Amino acid sequence: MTLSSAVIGLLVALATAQQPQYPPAFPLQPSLASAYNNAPSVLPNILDSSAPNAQVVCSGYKASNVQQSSSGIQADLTLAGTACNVYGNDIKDLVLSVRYQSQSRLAVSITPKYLAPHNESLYILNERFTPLPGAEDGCSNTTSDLAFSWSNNPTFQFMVSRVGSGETIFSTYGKKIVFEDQFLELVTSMVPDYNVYGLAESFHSFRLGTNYTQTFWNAYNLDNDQLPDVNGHSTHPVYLETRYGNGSSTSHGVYARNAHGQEWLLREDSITYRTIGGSFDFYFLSGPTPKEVISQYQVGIVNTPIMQSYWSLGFHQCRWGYLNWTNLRDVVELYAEQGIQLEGIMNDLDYLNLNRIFTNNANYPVGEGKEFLDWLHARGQYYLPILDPNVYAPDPTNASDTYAPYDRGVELEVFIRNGNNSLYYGMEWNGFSVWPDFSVPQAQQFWTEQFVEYRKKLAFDGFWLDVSDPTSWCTGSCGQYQRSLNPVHVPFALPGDPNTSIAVDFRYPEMFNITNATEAAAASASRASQMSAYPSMTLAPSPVLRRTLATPGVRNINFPPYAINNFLPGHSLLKQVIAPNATHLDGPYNSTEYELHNLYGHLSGNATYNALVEVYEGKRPWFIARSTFAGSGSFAGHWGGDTNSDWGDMYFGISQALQFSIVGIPYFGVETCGFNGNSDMELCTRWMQLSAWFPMYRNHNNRNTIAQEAYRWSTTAESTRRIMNIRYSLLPYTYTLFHKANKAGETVLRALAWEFPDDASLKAIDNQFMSGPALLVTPVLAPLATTVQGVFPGVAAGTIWYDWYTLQKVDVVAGENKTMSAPIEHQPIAVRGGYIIPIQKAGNTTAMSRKSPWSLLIALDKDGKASGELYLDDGINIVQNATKNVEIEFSKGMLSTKVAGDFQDGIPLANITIAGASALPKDISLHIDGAACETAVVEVKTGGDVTYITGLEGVTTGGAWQNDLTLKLVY
Ligand code: MIG
Repeated sequence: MTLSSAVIGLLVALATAQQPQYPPAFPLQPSLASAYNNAPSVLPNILDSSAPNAQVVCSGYKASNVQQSSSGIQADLTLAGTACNVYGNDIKDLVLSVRYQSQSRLAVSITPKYLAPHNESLYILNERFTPLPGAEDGCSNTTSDLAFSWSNNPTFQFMVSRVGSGETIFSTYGKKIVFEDQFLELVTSMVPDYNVYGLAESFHSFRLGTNYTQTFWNAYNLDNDQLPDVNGHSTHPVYLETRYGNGSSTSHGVYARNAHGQEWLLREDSITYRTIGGSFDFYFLSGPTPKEVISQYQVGIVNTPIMQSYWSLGFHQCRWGYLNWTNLRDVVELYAEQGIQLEGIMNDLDYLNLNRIFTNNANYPVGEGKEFLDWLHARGQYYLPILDPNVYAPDPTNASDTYAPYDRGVELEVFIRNGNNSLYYGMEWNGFSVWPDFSVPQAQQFWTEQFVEYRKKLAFDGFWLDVSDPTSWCTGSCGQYQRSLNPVHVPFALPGDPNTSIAVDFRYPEMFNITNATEAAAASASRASQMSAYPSMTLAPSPVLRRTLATPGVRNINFPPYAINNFLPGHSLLKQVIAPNATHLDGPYNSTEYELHNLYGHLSGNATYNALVEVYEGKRPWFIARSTFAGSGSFAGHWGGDTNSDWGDMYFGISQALQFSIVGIPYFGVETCGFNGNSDMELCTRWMQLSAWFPMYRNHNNRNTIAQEAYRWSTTAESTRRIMNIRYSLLPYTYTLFHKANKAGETVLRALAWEFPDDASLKAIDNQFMSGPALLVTPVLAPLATTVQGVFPGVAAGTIWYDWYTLQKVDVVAGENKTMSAPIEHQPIAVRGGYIIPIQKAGNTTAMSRKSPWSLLIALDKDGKASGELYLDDGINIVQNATKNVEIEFSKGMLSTKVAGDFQDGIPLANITIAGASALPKDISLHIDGAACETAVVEVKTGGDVTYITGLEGVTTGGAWQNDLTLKLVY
């Protein structure tokens, strides 16, 4: 890689050339600015040690009127003393409801006893938005794995424990229940050094630890999206807990069905759960293995992950800064020339006219786009543009500033409003904007119409839905009285904006100054001169942290009395999002954004999915969403955010992927090679290797950074060819994992701790992971490394691991942290003995790969056995006419397959490779559907404890999975 001033000059020139000419940034609307600055003084927050402690000042509740039946318990809860009104108004009368919903699931809810119909939505999360699990037939306290107990002494407290062992999994004993209109608190005591996972989305180690706060208020941190330990773009209030003892473990799950702003305080011996609204609505899952907890959550509560199309598992290239169709075509061609697989080419905002959705600008004319897409589709590749949810609001004083989606949305009454019924005008990339209110059905109609219309112009193949947090870059309905300034530029510089401190990003990964000393020096000099010419220009200054206590009888939604630890300055709920007082159209409730904020990404994602299903007439859409909620996995994938091009961000992607495995969004990936800042050869090489295991595999970066396609550095290209050939050859295996996720809530990427749940030494491992049950990946996560260390679980109990590349047994003893050779092009991968992996040699696209002859990799366990499975369908349609399931077994020298279902691919089985088989068979006998086959064309060889059987394609011409087959090795 060379970085010359010529390249920098070119980047600056490009950034200048493509910049649309917006009017200058505008000042904050005066009335809102003052509302903001007059915000109450100092909000109590976890950082404020003098804030009143609700456990001390509040009264708790007493249970009465307890009605017990076999299906559950109902009781009244009444405030046990005076109202504390600490961060809201105490609710005096509550109802406790305990339901045994299935053998493994117990539901416990506490809700207000009296709810006026119009304010129900403040406390009850409508099941139109996210599933509300009900009881299965015949469930009772006698069939449940879990027991509920409670006491009134000194105030109401409850406990959930396992029937049989009596293990307590959740207990508020010794703590009070606090239930106010804007503050709920409950504390569960925890075992020492507990192991809790989940609570997505965070940028944190996989095992969350005992000194961690997870805040949920979906938001986008433009300056540094990947700040560790703060609220992210998604809200998934569910955790998995694993407890180890005596060489075994038990796991359980806790889901709190509440979408309000909230935080989870993981502390040494307790977890404190706080929300600023809604009710307590807990679901306890008995596991007892991590896999069972995950499946119980997905199958029983939020729905299993959507089945992906086969092609979604290919590799996709993106960049903010692809200038025109020719630019895209060049990238596609360069991938082909370099022999690197590419399935989808993506577009960022660059194609849109003034960033208005469903439009094309002059650099991306629709006519030329059609030619490009015909060309692309003929090659079996796909086009995946960005989409934002906000709709440009034209300048009402300018008759020529028209925008049909706005007019249509106004006509159908779909946009979010202010309390006085005027439209809420926030701000996004295109200027003052309005937002469809996806909580009402007419928004779906509006949205679908836009997709259908736009598809007539351009044959897009899916969308990635950005900024659906939803972000808005001004405070409140700032466009209300100044829409005539539209199209305004957001009041801060965007990456790549000319003549700003971020016109060009000169940052490089750690160690770049060692590997590329001259370039690093030039970059840091250029950075200094850009900074001095254009002092930094970022988001508007923020108010100071202020404190107030609740005003009795008043519900303050813009500045709730308790401030959750939102990372935004002043912990403000107003900043960079649609303000909490924006009003939805869901009459009779007219919910405010305060209640629905964390659902916007979920509801807009669902509407986008539905629109795509309509457009593609029943084909599985390609769709990923920026912001998600519990259950979004049943229609969306997700990307991990604006990673920085550094090694730490690459590492945290693994934990993030595992979190999203728990919550049912397996189609997850991160911005490979890094989004913010420049990548370099080494980081990009290692990151392409790592992300090759992430189901959503894309390379994407910011428009003020250097290009980082996998072919930019020859070493990266070579390494990527190797790892991508592995990824593509494993497509049948990965696709089968997706099927099992969709059917049964299984996972694709897995923690070692889930596959080997009894080994406590694995509880915190997040630098290695597994893909399905059979593959262990040890990625290189540090610069300048030529070796990497990793563990091999199960060895003490006899698990055999084989090196993927040599198929030799990994020479490792139990508990060893083994050092492996990992030169730059190489990533250590191991295959677990006991598994059979169906393989098809990689083609240039997923469709080509599906045409390659089949192979089986059989990795024998210590008893010479192995098994595997395969799921096949057309890879395209939501409803399948024919599918196929294949069970594959190997035992006592005999391979047998059992097929079920009618799907036929007609592709023969060519090779079988058996790792761990030392002797050379004298002969083989092959039977298909019981009939003996001539095997003269089949060749059998051994070498180094591996048996290679080739030439089977001459015998299995009808297709590998046409019929049951047995193949016996005669020794
Ligand atoms: O930063 O559309 O996460 O992938 O390139 C501005 C521009 C908004 C955020 C997304 C990123 C995308 C970018 N967007």
